[in-house]
Amino acid sequence: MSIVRHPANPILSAKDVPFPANLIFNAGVCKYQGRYVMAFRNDYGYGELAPRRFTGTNIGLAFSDDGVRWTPAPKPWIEWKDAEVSRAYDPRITIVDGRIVLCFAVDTAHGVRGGIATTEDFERWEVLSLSVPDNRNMVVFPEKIAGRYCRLERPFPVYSRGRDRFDIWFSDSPDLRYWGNTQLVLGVEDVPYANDKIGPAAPPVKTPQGWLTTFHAVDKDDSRGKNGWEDKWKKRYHAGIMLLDLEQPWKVVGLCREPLLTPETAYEKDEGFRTNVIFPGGMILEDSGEVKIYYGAADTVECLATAHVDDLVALCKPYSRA
Ligand code: BMA
Repeated sequence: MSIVRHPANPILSAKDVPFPANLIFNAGVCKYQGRYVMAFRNDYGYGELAPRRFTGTNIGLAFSDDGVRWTPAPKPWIEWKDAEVSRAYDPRITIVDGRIVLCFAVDTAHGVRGGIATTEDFERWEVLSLSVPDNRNMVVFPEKIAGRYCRLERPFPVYSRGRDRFDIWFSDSPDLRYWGNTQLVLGVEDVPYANDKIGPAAPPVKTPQGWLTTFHAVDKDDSRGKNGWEDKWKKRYHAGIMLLDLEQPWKVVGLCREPLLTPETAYEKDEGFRTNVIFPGGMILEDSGEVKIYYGAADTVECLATAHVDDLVALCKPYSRA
């Protein structure tokens, strides 16, 4: 396979973070003003006694000159907790026309909402929009297309589909606040190795052949049983990759029929809170053609894999939804 896990993996974990932390994972990454910036999820306060729970989740920041060695900021960045909201998590970052746009999932008393926020300095942040529940895994494209901001998202229609059968959707917006023109991009049934759900992963990167973008794809096997720290965990999260049309980005033009990454190392498959999880949230295309893909492993640590952009594009065989 043309993708390689970085020998320094995991590149960030709880032991590196100078504030209370148990699980450091599902990060968004961007290149901004000459350095790499990562916003990571931190679940902390894991209780010693049953019922063992985490007391909180926050989003922390880390900075890097090479995208491999990271220095976390001394304090958490975002911890959103009020009467309605219990937490914001799984951040993604896109630089759109020089502006920092952050997406995150927001757990509320009335469902999970997809949040879009902006910051000018990675300190103060302002929420621009919150979707209706249930929706998450939002990612914004790095440029406007036909004058409109674009996003991928993953609603989870539990009532109408009866169980996990969740798909990837597209919407656009004139201003990052009002979203519409919603269209189906890829159904879970389109991904041969998924039998449960799929969702957007890192923000897409532009190539001459199309928008290259990762997604996560889940297969469920009831025989999996005890796994990680939990009594039952039957799912396995793979990374997938596809190409979207440059002008009509709700159209899939290429799809890799096999996973890009499947849990296989100890830190993805055996160790951690939820074993068998690869959850990409960051993708950087370097001038050299190297692509850095950042992913949470086993809901416990943050990892990096690299590939050449031409190899990733070549994996995406011509595709159109029937
Ligand atoms: C999803 C999200 C992610 C998590 C994944 C695997 O539903 O909650 O945050 O990484 O499950 O546990």
